[in-house]
Amino acid sequence: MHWPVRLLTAVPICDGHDSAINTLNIEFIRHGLEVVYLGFHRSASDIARAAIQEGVAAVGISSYNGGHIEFFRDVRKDLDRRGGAHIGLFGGGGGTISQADARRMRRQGTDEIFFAGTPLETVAGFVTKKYGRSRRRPPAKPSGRKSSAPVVGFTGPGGSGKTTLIDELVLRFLETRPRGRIAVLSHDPSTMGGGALLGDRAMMIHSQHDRVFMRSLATRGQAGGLSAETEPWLHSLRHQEFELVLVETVGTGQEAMPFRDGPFDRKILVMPPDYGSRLQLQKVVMLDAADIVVVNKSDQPRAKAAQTEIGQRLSENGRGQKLVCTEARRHRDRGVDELFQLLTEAGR
Ligand code: B12
Repeated sequence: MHWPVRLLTAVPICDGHDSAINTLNIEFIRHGLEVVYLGFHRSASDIARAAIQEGVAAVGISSYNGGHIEFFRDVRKDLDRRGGAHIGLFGGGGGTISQADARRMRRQGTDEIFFAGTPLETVAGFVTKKYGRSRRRPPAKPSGRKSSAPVVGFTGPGGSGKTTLIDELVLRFLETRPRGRIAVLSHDPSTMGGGALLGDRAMMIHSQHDRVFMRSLATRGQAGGLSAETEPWLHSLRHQEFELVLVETVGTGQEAMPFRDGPFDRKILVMPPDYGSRLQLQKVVMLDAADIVVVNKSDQPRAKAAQTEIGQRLSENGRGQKLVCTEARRHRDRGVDELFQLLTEAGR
């Protein structure tokens, strides 16, 4: 099996200049790299924690708003402190990082800084050469006592809001369980060249927390919404002390049944209200297989009709499947509270 080089990229705290890193991410993917993108306005500890959890070879930071000498130093220190001394660190920031700054940053443990005018090809070439050898494999299968953590699978079309919904569920977990740990396995598609943009972390605010373990997996050519690495990861997570494991598939189509195999205790289909006509619902296979169907974005005009139509479809199944309406992007949404309750009841 081919193991692509994995990188983590981010923009520092109090910095919203994400245009350069978005361009670089695309260039890295074009070169067959898997890029976990953490987003902008991220703290040094969020970056180091994510890099360790994701098993990346290096961290790339794009910094424009100043404070780069301290920020890169803090990321390096936090990586070392968390057991990531082997993880490389590099970055850039146009004209805001001077040559003198860059020399100081190298002395403090940054491998390389790229300046304005550097061809993208040069940056991608450096990364492939410098970090190409440190490819990491999936977890060894641990033996020992299996935890009883319920595994909940989330699937649904791209854009239905699965990632935001999961992040909100994580927030509720953190608020109601003062010590427990939760795990999230997130999937994104690989491109034909083998690269992948693993971008779910950029949408997840609450999940960047020491009590949350998150791993982003690329499908690496496997159809159906999951990855060949999903099963070993689930096995490994079930032998660790987690209270809940949430799995998000890639955006799926009508025929997808991603949770047929594997230890899924609950299967959730997340639908947007704008799926088209009622007829379309007859074709969505997961409407038969799901334990809970969530109509997210329930503030949209078609949400009421969607709730009625999907409700009828589920009652025809006669399996007691639950229907929950959510607006995950809204703070303290009642529907998300209801879903969280259903999921945590299931684990008891
Ligand atoms: C575009 C831009 C914006 C856009 C940002 C859009 C976005 N979503 O990114 C907008 C208009 C929103 C904006 C806003 C602001 N901006 Co502005 N912005 C710029 C500008 C013009 C270009 C930056 C850019 O994207 N360049 C394109 C990239 C691809 O080119 P590059 O920088 O040369 O990058 C190369 C290398 O540096 C390297 N590289 C860069 N990053 C990385 C990362 C990695 C991992 C690697 C390997 C390499 C690498 O590779 C690239 C390839 O050649 C710069 C000025 C400048 N010319 O740099 C100011 C600039 C960065 N902004 C500045 C400021 C002050 C602001 C504001 C605070 C303005 C205000 N008062 O509101 C806000 C802050 C916004 C925020 N929330 O942080 C200042 C920062 C000053 C400082 N640090 O001392 C600058 C320098 C302008 C100036 N001269 O004053 N800005």
